[in-house]
Amino acid sequence: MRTWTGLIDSDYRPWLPVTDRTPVVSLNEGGTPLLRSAHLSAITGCDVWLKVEGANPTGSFKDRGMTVAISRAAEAGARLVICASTGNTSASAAAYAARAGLAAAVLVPRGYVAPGKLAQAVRYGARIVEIDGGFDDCLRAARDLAARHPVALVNSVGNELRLAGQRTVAYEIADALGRAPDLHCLPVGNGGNITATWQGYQAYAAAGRTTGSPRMWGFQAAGAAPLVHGAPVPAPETAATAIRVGHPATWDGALAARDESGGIIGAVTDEQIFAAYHDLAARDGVYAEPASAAGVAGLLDRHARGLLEPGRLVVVTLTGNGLKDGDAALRDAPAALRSSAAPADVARVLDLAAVTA
Ligand code: AN7
Repeated sequence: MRTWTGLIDSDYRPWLPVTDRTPVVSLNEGGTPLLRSAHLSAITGCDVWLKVEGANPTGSFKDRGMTVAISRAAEAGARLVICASTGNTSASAAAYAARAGLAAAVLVPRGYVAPGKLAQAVRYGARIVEIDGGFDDCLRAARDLAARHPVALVNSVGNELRLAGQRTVAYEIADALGRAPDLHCLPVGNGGNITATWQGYQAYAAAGRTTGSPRMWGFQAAGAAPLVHGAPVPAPETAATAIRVGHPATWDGALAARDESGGIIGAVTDEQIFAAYHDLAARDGVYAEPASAAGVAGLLDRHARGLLEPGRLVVVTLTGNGLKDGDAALRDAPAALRSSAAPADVARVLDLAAVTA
């Protein structure tokens, strides 16, 4: 068996904007698990599969685009890469920059980044600048800096290379299933991922690798749902901090993905997101970060409202790893799951006699 060596050195290389002169900066990203969810399939009457992007090297889908963006930045002779981020992009940029021997600076909203993501950026050696404001303010500052200084911006808005890399998720899904799914659900924040995933399906269909493309169902958090309202949200709020975005940079791309695919972009409440987050781990054994569960929350919401036809082949992207946000996991941990006891008392506290009777 050939071992997986990352996206640029995989069969997907012809689909990526690299040449023989591009130095490959990789952490063996991509090739992530596609797992069937018995639980979600049973509830919905569909065949539901989970694309587990938290299995990427820095724990999110961002690595797919970052291997391309940083490889090309290295080829172009960049010395410093910069990005704005709700956390995952900063972790990924910092890691790939470290591997390429480049300096990295990341701009993040103060107080709204999951601790694990900050820890990653610190350990990968990036300069971290916490901004008083939201992601949208960070992105504006990063774009300003990149316009005035010779630094490589690795946000997807300033960098088409990122989206080209992120398209590979669709190629992997179509290759694994032997066809494109009928429906693809995913969380939406800044809009890059729904755009890239849709473009990936379209590129595969245009090349004759698949015969159709899925409808794209994207979901934003209700308190940060500008694409649903059709207008920017000045003060976005959601506990799913990864998608706390009020003015998505890839606005047109996200709406094009929705409209060209015959899909929707809907809103789900934090309550729905956290319920799906809990069930994914407790029922499917897949620990994804809260924002990642928005696609599942949206699928279940549409099913409950009679808007999901049974029998469909459905893929849901789980965009990031639950380990990034241990605080979120413990904040509302069900009390019944946690107790303290003296060693001699454990059998009684667990009520083992009754449980195993
Ligand atoms: C787990 O890291 O934008 O709609 O700066 O981390 O492409 O923005 C993260 C986004 C979904 C939304 N799920 O994707 C960043 C950043 C997770 C994320 C999204 C993000 P986009």
